Amino acid sequence: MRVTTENIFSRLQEKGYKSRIVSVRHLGDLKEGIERPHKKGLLDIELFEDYLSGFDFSPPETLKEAISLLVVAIPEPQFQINFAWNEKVFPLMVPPVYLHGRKIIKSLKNRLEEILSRAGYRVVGAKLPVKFLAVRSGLAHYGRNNITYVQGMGSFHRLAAFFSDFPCDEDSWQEVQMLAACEDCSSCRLICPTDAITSERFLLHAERCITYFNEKPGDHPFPDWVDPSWHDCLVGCLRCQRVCPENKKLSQWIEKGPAFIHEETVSFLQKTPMDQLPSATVQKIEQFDLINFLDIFPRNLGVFLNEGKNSK
Ligand code: B12
Ligand code: SF4
Ligand code: SF4
Repeated sequence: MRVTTENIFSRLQEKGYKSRIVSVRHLGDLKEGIERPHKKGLLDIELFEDYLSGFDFSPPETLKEAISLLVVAIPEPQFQINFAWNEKVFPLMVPPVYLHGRKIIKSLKNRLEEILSRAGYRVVGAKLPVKFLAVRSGLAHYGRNNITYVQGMGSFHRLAAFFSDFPCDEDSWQEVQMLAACEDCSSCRLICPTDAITSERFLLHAERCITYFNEKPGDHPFPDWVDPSWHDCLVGCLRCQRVCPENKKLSQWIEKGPAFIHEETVSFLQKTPMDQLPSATVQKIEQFDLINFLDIFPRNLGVFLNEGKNSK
């Protein structure tokens, strides 16, 4: 059975996803795009080691014959998780891309396999800088906040990339593009509490982004210079996305997450291990894919409970 690029795009579009395909010959450009700021000393060394050193800019062992790269944007909402504590309820936000990650990527991969395998092609997940790839493929534009924007999805989307042996007959590789709306706007820069977005350079000062600190393992305390009132999410930070006019239609797209009762909040603060939590709590954690957050709950929750403030 014959499969065309158009078939792939339209089958993904049925699920609300947008995609592009480029040739693997651009892998060198992708590598160069990430190494250039690193070589110029613009990327924090620890951040580079934590997040960027694991990128792999060659086709995987299991698909050495890969000739194309597929990049896909999947719309995702914000979630609200309620924590009851001392007769108060703290509604805390979780930005897009933090929940259900494995499930979403697995289902996307299954769909791609279903589309491509009938014609004898394969797909394998890629460990690549997906923002840079999405922009260079023409799928997205950079916002001044350094987050990508896809038409109809704003910045509320997850990006994923795959290698394939499907021939790339519509290589859409292009120069990086910034959103036209950013030309006359600085809202994200002005609202960022840590000055991670500056006017002197486009590249984010990622080592100042609150996300960097609240994603770190729970035994890393927040630096003293981070004012507790700057936190606005259980993990991550939504300030520079919520203020953005390009997200106006999406800013109220908030799905209901779990609600934890006082005793559950106390267990999280006391770092109770998963196997000692009541089954009802375990069920909620598994349902919303929060297992990786148990470690960071005490530090991140502490900020809101101690401040007595909530994030909504
Ligand atoms: C490392 C990382 C982080 C780090 C560093 C962020 C950063 N900006 O690099 C930290 C922990 C801070 C972080 C934070 C967040 N992250 Co993050 N992160 C990543 C990760 C793993 C790699 C990103 C990367 O490649 N950085 C390296 C830098 C060098 O690349 P770059 O930012 O694209 O830089 C290019 C541009 O600046 C461009 N450029 C330079 N000058 C100029 C000038 C102009 C005019 C233009 C147009 C471009 C341009 O060239 C640079 C490359 O040379 C990706 C996952 C992945 N596998 O790619 C997720 C990812 C980028 N993160 C994501 C998200 C959602 C976030 C947060 C929004 C989380 C939150 N708070 O809710 C924040 C956003 C912070 C922000 N304002 O950027 C999503 C982004 C989805 C989207 N819509 O963009 C990703 C893709 C994860 C995913 N699978 O969906 N993240
Ligand atoms: S807030 Fe303004 S400057 Fe920032 S990304 Fe959105 S449109 Fe661009
Ligand atoms: S996510 Fe928050 S801290 Fe990071 S750049 Fe945006 S506003 Fe600043």
